[in-house]
Amino acid sequence: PNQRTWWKDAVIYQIWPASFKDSNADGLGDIQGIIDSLDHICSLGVDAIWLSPIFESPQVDLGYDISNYESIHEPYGTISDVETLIRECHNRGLRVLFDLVINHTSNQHAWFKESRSSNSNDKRDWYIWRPAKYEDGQRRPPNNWQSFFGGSAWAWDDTRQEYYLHLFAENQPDVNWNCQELRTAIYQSAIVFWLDKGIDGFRIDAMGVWSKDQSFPDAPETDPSAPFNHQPQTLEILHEINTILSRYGDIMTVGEFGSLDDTSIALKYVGARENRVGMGFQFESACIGYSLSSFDVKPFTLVDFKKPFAKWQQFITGTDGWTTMFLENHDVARSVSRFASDHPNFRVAAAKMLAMMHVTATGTLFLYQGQEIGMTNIPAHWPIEEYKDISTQRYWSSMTTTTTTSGSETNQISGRRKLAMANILKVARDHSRTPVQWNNSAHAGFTTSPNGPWMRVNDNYVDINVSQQNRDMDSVLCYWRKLIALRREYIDLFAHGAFRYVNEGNSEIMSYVKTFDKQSALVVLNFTAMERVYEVPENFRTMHLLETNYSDMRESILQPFECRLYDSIKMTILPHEP
Ligand code: TEU
Repeated sequence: PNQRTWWKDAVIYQIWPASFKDSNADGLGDIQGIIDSLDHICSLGVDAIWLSPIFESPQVDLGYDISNYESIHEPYGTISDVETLIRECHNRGLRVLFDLVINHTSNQHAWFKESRSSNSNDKRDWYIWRPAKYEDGQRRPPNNWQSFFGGSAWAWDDTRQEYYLHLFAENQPDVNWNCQELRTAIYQSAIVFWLDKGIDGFRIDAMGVWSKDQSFPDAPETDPSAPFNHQPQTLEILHEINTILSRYGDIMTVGEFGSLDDTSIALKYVGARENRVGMGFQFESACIGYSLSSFDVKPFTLVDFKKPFAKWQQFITGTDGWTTMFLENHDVARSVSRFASDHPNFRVAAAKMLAMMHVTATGTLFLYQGQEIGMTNIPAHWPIEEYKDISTQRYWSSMTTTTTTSGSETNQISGRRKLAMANILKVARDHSRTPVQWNNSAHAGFTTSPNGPWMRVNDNYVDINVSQQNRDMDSVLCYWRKLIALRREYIDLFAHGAFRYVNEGNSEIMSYVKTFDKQSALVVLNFTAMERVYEVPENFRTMHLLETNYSDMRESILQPFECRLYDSIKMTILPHEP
């Protein structure tokens, strides 16, 4: 039964700490910078913040490689800074969610250092160690599993004379969930330690891949992650975690499903009866045309996009599950560039159109830092050196390094470089990691460090920044504020309402009806840079009576990227700026 709880009605703001706000001029965002910006965050009308990892880490995967769950990455600040942040948020009615990264630790974690030190230490089984296979005298990894960052998922260790598993970077050894001592230790360090400090929930990292088929079989070519994707043991681990969480009241959890397109599997996690996680991030919409563990991007049409979107909007109808709405996070590109247009002529309208889609969508709404001002992808002229993400770097080198260069090889290499950069420009994780653009001063006011920011600021910060948009009532920022307030006013209709397309086959316009009890609303989104004639559905034509500026009630014109919301309650057309 879909009982009401705070996190179903919530709008949650994700912060990528490294790029949010630098308060001590070292070029890196920090906790104090977040505290200094809480007024901005609260001005959006959001209910909670989710921080990507802030814990001690060598930063190989920019914080998703944790070397101590109970201490803070030194440049970000101290535990007492974090306690101040939690207190300041709670004083403002903001809840605080942390990132729970327990599929792996950093290879610099004390646990791994001990585990790899010998075959007889207490932590020897806290990670996944397997003997090599030997084929015609050659040492080989135990099986064909591939890392999500490319290459074998096994790394050889000379001391142990064994391989260890790392589904991500070699610096991120997977923990062994079959080891009870490991479970106890990681629950205490990563979960209890922070719940005791008053946080309100977790985003659960790489939740789908925690449990591995213990026979470690080769993966089928057709499904490389099959032996470790959504294995049954993961549900048992989540059940244990929930027993801990239930001691602290209504703690929110959102699991990262990774590659999951099967709603029946999703229900095993998010069904209220199952009670494993409150909700999940599935990536069929955000990652349409590619997958998070690859860069080969296929083109898609609006009709392609509409399919998974509806599937996960309708997921809660008739089930005891819950769903999420997001198109941006730290792993995917900027939505205005990827799904609409970041061309200067259309960017504002396009960002507003996407905002309308977000706030009228069913499920818990997630907003990523910078999305509220319509930040865009990295421009095409940046050299590859500006891209800092390990998965981008690994992809680039896999496409551009070669042993020999004969004539045809050289052509091949230049072709592969072009293809690699074309894909990187579309979907690299770096697009969402450029520093937040606060104003039009140097480095967009993100940092005053004489050496500049850790990662280059998008060149368009002079035109796209918080300060300018605070002064412009027609800005993307002001529109998001208005729409989030509107969502709150109609929270049942938008967050809990049933979703139904109008004319799903239309490849220029996305329109849908949301209904909840007697309330209904029609949302119309022009996804193109052209004027479009839109046929108003029968039962919404009456609203045109209230609109004097349309001659024919049956049809109306949509400007490029115009969005429109017909509200059957007040029989008005809610404000829409073309
Ligand atoms: O990403 C998880 C991830 O990329 C995999 O779950 C993958 O999406 C899927 O299982 C296979 O397609 C999380 C973080 O969001 C990311 O930033 C980290 O790099 C990664 O885990 C490792 O912590």
